[in-house]
Amino acid sequence: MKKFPTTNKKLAEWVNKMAKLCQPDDIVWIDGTVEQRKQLEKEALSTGELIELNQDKLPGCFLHRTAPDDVARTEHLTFICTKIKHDAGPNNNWMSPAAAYAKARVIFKGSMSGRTMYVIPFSMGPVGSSFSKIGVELTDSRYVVLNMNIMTRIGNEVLRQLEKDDHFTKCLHSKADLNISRRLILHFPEDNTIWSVGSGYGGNVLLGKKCLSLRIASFLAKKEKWLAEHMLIMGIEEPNGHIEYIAAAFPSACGKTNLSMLLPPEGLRVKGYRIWTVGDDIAWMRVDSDGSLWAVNPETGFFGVAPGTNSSTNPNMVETIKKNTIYTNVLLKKDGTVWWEGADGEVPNEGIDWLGRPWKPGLIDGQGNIIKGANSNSRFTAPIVNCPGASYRIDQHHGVPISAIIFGGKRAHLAPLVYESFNWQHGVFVGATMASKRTAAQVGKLGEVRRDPMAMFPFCGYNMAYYFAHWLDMGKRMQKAPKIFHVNWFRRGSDGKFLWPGFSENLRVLEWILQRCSNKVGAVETAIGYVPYPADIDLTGLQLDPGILEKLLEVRKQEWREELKGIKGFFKQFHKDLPRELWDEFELLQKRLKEK
Ligand code: GTP
Ligand code: SPV
Ligand code: MN
Repeated sequence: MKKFPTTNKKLAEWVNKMAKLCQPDDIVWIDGTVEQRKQLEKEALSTGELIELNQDKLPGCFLHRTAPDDVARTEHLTFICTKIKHDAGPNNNWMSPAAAYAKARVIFKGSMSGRTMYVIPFSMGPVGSSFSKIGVELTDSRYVVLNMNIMTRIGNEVLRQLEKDDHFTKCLHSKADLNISRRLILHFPEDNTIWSVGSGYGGNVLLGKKCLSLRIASFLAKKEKWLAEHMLIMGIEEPNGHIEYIAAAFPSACGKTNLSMLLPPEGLRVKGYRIWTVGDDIAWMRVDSDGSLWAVNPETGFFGVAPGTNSSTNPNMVETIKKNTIYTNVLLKKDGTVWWEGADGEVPNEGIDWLGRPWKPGLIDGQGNIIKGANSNSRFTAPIVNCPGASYRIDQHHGVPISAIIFGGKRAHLAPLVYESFNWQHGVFVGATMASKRTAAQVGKLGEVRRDPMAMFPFCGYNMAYYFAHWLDMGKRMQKAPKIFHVNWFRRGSDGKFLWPGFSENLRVLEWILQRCSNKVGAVETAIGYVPYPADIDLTGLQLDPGILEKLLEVRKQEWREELKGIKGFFKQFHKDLPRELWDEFELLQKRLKEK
């Protein structure tokens, strides 16, 4: 047996045990060096795992295609495995740890034979920060190694850290035969362990991301009194040079990445605003000694949605993905560059689609639907440092102080453009009653409105009733708690079109939010919260009919009374576990909606 490059006995024993189960031909420890990465890229090109893109136009960029039925997170195959079923709650699929290990062991057995097992030591958060958590992922996928290299801090510096601190999340992944009927994403929070088998798709296999940084971390965060959230973090530099930081939770494919790196619209840029991106997907937040909430982004890369990304929606991202980027399931153009629906430039007149088939515009499938060149959930993996607006505080162990927390989703009706909660407890209610249209980021029926509290429904690693209680408790632990807001960029008019232009124009709403945080503007008190006076939203340079803004800000009581039914049904599934405070807020809202 080869000597392992670690003195950590627990780690060495575990790697040996897993290797015995999976039977790889070889074990390779990932050291984080450029030489090793280059070697893996070379191998991945020779096996077809990666396709080289035009290195003049896209240096360091590659294309990867997943299996056709492996293009999004599979929530129905994702389980929380706690000893007691109740601890996983009605929000999770559950299996007992014994049953789950037994079921997965059969699939893992010998799954790496003929392959190499890579050992990836990784740190979520700056190495050595008290915010950070260490994981070690074992995988038989070079694609996973190369993506983890972008998304997390990996290699020897983490191994050294593991010699000082024995705590790490044990992450085991094997592609096995990529068969959806033999696919399982299992979380064992009580064992600090993740087992994922039968998939090669991002959220299922980059185990530092949703599996560790949200499902396992949310469980740890409850125990250790902090928050692990599905949130972007961004800094808004005000005209006077001061930077305020906000964190925002929108469900998958609902606009976190786009908001986190927006460029101010012309009309506001003249005021001197600048945006600094700290993170686009995950925030870990702690109460610091100053009594306020501080956040770090545990990741170092973006795993972003490709369709719709272009120079007008997200110019910073267009810059970010020009080098050292791995594209997944996009269209390959003849010149060795890539394309997706809603990309810059002309629609190419030919290419190879995400399934590897010849493609041209206007192709129709058997059901009469247009065949897309890129999968709707096609993505790119790119380093944050590539982003022109990357915050200089990304690597700071302390993180950034958060002034406002924003919840939001895709709602065609109901939710106004923006409103502010009355206080922390009401803000928790606002987050807990969030709902959004289902998107392509997870397998399932698109477009259906589903409840997604705090954008964490698919990611909360324990009973969500206890999670709500934890949020309420966190509010009590802060002397300077952030204010909580709700936004909706996706309200539609009677013609079915979006009322709000969105994207960079969203800064106009953030400006109002910051003004509310510093008590600079008043607001209209409505049944659901504080709504802006239309005159307080700066529309300079934007052609928006004042009538439209009024529509965007309208609170339609009848629609909200209908909404109460959905909220009640959702809350009821938590039975007596649902914190009393949330029922109190429900009754208060009901009462306010009855008035006038
Ligand atoms: P995950 O990575 O899945 O967590 O998604 P995300 O929340 O980061 O979503 P992202 O920013 O990638 O946006 C998803 C989709 O929403 C893209 O197709 C965007 O073009 C679209 N989108 C984002 N912001 C806006 C907006 O302000 N208005 C409108 N109309 N669409 C938007
Ligand atoms: C999401 O679905 O919320 C994502 C992409 O950010 S994944 O990593 O697949 O979860
Ligand atoms: Mn996400």
